Amino acid sequence: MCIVCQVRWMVQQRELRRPKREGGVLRHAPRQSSAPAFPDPLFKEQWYLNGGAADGLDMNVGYAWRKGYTGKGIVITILDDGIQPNHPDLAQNYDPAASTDINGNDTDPTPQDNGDNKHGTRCAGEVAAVAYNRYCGVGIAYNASIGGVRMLDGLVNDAVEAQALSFNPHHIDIYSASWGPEDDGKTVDGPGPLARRAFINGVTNGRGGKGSIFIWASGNGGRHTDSCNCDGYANSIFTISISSATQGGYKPWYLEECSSTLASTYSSGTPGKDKSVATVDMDVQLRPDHICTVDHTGTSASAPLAAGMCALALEANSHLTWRDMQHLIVMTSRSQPLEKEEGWIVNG
Ligand SMILES: [Ca+2]
Ligand SMILES: [Ca+2]
Ligand SMILES: [Ca+2]
Repeated sequence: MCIVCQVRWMVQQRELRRPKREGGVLRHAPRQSSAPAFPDPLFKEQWYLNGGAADGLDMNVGYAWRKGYTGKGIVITILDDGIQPNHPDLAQNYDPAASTDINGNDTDPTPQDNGDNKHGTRCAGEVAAVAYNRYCGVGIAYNASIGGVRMLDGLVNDAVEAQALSFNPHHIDIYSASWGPEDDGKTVDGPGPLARRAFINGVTNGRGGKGSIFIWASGNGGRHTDSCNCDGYANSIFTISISSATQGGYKPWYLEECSSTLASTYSSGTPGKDKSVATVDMDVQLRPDHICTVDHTGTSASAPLAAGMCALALEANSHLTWRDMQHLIVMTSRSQPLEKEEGWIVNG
């Protein structure tokens, strides 16, 4: 019997460069908002939730919270360098069924503790850090289930990406990815054949046929005038590509301009002038003074905020399809707070 005869398709896997999308650093002072006054110690630093952006604006989540939407029953996973399942501000919402470790080939996505793998944990905290406790701040969907797929801390290839994008699609509602091809202004790259199949399978069969929601960081190549249109993940019709705005309401230095960006959320800006994003931090020793950060940056920090807001929308209406979600974002995003920047046009 010939085993090889049963192989219908094969390809040599090659390594892909997929850097995390962190930007620069921060600092500034707190304010007031429509959001509840959470007792969580770092909530005062969550300016993008507490009315602390320019003109007293924020992501406008307070209204959804007050209607009772907190992400309950919605499952989000962070495709990144892992997440810390026992983090005191994540443990209560941690979902093993939304988690796996492709790099380590096991089911525990705990990051390798070499100081370099905080990214996924930070992103997870933005989405679903626990509220009303004494740790850090609050996630936007602070009652959602959160998991992580550890896939960036090792060799990344088409098969690894496809495995991550198609992990448990009947259980997971939203996949948040804050990485992509090199943002160096000279790379044109996108999903390979397997990742492309994973996207199509996700939107076709995920979430019981309503389609997986893929949220993507639009990229940090502003310094190299990189274009997110040259990033096949950001410009995929299957992803929701999210860019950033600064606390002051301007475009940050790392922002990439392109037509595939669907919306922007707040994130870091000019160091010394704009604050960055406050969230949980990875610390294996669990020193209470080291489990949070106010230094999460770049479009990396923007995509998870959008993922959290999509979770609130899905809780309000679980029938929304992956395309409904895109329409909803287009209809409800407002350019007015960012109109200090020139160049806005109404397209077709
Ligand atoms: Ca592991
Ligand atoms: Ca908390
Ligand atoms: Ca880019």
